[in-house]
Amino acid sequence: MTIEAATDLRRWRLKVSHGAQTWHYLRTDEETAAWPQTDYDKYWLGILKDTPTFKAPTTALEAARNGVRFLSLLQTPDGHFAGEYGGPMFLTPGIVIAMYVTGTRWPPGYEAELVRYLKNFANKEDGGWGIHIESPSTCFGTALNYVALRLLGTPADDPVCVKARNTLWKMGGATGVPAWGKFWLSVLNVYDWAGNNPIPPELWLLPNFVPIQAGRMWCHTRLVYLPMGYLYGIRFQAKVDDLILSLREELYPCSYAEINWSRQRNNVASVDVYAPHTTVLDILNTVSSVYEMLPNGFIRSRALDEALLQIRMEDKNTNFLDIGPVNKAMNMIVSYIVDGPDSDNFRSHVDRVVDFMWMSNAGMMMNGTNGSQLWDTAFALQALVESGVAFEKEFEGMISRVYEFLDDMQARAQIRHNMENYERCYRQISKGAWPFSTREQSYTVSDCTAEGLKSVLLIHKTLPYIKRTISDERLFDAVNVLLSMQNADGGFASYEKQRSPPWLEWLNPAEVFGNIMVEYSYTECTTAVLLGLSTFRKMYPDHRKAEIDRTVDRAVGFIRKTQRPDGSWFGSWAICFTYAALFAIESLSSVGETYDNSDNVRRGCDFLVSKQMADGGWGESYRACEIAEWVNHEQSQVVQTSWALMALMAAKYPDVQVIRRGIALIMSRQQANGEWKQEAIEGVFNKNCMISYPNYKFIFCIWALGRYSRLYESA
Ligand code: LAN
Repeated sequence: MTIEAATDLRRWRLKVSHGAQTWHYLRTDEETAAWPQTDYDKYWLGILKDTPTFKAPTTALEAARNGVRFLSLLQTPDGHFAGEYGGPMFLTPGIVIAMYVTGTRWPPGYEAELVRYLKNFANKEDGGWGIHIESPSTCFGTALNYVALRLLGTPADDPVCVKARNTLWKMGGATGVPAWGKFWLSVLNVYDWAGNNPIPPELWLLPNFVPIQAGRMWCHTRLVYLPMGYLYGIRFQAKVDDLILSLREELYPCSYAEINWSRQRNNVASVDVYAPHTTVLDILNTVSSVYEMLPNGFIRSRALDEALLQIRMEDKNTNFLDIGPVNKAMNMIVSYIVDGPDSDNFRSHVDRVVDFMWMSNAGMMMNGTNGSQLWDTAFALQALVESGVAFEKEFEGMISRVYEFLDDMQARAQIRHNMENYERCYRQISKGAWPFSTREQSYTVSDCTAEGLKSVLLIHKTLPYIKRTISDERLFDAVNVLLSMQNADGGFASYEKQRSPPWLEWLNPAEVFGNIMVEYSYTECTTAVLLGLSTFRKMYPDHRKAEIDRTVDRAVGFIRKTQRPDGSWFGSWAICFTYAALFAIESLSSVGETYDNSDNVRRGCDFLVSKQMADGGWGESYRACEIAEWVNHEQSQVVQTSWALMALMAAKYPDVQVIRRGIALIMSRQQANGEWKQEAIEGVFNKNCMISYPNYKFIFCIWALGRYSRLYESA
């Protein structure tokens, strides 16, 4: 990274507690002496040196083992593998604005490192920012991150600001920022609410049979539009100060007073548009604008009451973490307004801001969730078991701690109860579920529950040294959650069953994201659930047998039916066709379909093999997620190579030479200490925004090497 650390990196510490991750900057030598820096602190800060090195591995198993040795340095005392979950460039500005308008101070060290991160990720050519770290500059990214830099104390004449402002002005200024940008700037009082399309909180009052009733939308979308609707409904604006007045001039190439705001509602810079408005949406917006001009006081005040009630339930049920970083920042502002700066509620909100903030080698950013704790840890465990290293004495301690963590995420970490009022706040059952991050965050996710279940079953079945603390009853609860989540098409969605028809996407108001309005069945989630249930069925053949059989059959049907004519499957949560191929082919292989006996598997493998690069690896660009067509990356990527290889091995692909070349590539990229270096970004959401899964390079390389060694190296 080009910008020098803004703080003394030797003073940063990551604290973990039941998965919660918070970074602390120690100010005195006494404090640093009392709390020594660990390897995982140093690794994530980019200052880890002097790790043990190993002699060059000659087998895949040795390479996998060295990988596990490196990974073990990153395990935190509570048993999980911590990590950054950055990538999106529209999250940090939201929390920076929330901190500013509520007059909340950042903990020591944070501001300087937030500035460093933003400066590091300004695009080299034009000084702007994109929607994610690898994206070309957009108005959304540039306007919001510019504002964030300024609110964090960077002067307007700082060269980074000057360059970014030029780019913003060339785009026409911040008037053309997409809807979520208009919202944030309006809250900050540097954009006029009249320049926003209406965000009616009345959606919460609609009867349930109306498809756009808020409770029927995808949970992330409804929970973002909830506080947005509230703040729009009361037209909240930050108190004007000198910085705000100055920003009003800096963000626009013309005078602020002269902007015709109502003309800006549908003005979105062309570089930003991913999901353009449909005519239906434009009509609905016009109708809503008329509604805004009517004397709607009575209904509005009922809608605001309902919105506030929902916000309070969300805050309470998630221990003020909220479902994600966007509604976290917004709910905090609502609490500031309604409860006041000295209230317990608002203080609780402030206390949990740090859970989202991650200190990386490039500075500090807001993570995409409060972490990916359960997800990474469950995958890591499965990689260790499949490679066989879990059976080696050396790793018993590491695995036992992972088991304790999985337990903690169900006894304490797997979610123990359904939420209070879960039906009133439109939530899925959660008793028996595992979350994506931590139990405290509390949201059921289909595939996280499945991966949690699969991991526990693997351990229970195979590792004699593990003392079982997770009862059958708790596993049955997890199965119950999974069985409750199948969609009509046989597939599984992310957090809930699909509740409204896909045509609701015509009303997607966000412009920069695709597929946000409702849940969809996903190849990845469907596979995870299918494998979770079939692993369970092997060990508990009599438990809810008929239901499990039927669910699994229908899930396999979904996988078959969603294969595209070219043999590929589309991936929604990581990049892209290689990721989905791994899941789809594992689904089919779990019911006995392989290259030799299944047309679907054969076509899936042929698709993958046709994309192998000259060096034996696979590399897919994030652009594939945007356009839903394969796009080669310039370089092969170890993560995608691992996914492709794991798929081919699951399929029993007959030409072992193809697999061997991929394995050789992964081994050639491994460092002497067992590590793999970070390559391109791995994950995605809503088609257009990428997100980092930095632990994937360890987990999936180890897993692919492990699978290879089990299949081809064991004598
Ligand atoms: C995630 C992260 C995890 C991901 C998987 C478990 C990998 C997936 O298989 C199911 C969906 C899920 C849970 C998921 C959904 C969308 C999230 C929460 C994210 C990609 C992390 C960030 C993103 C969230 C929506 C970001 C905020 C942006 C909005 C558009 C609200």
